[in-house]
Amino acid sequence: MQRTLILLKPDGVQRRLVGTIIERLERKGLRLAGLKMVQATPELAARHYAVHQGKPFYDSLLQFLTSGPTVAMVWEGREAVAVARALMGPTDGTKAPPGTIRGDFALSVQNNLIHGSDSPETAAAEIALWFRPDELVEYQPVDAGWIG
Ligand code: D4T
Repeated sequence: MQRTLILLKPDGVQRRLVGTIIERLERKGLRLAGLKMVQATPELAARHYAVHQGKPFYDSLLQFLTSGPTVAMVWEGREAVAVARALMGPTDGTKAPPGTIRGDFALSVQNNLIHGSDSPETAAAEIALWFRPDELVEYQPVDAGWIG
């Protein structure tokens, strides 16, 4: 079963969209395996966005991710990485289609509410960055046979 790291970034928390966004992931059939609220440190933010170091938006991005609490989650399911990214929509809220999370709730590129890992390999590294193994919970959802 594939796992992905999802972050509800500080704008999502401040705008009280946590429940709305979690509902969309749950409704799709993804299974929640871990969840916590984190005040990201500059070190954590820098490691999470290390791939963007040197880009013009890097400093602002780090400031944004450390500006308030983030809800960090691990979701599981068939093709969880691609499924979550499809639910999120493209990075720029103005280009994200209606029906996607960013399409329905974001106008900004930076303040785009949600992060989702972009590959299973990235997901493994990001989950290890944000969660200890004992913070993830294994269980059998009772509706697994219906959802697949
Ligand atoms: P994340 O990584 O947050 O899920 O976003 P995406 O996968 O959709 O987008 P990304 O990696 O290209 O960008 C990471 C993060 O940087 C912000 N950003 C991006 C920004 O502030 N200005 C920009 O020009 C770009 C390209 C938004 C998301």
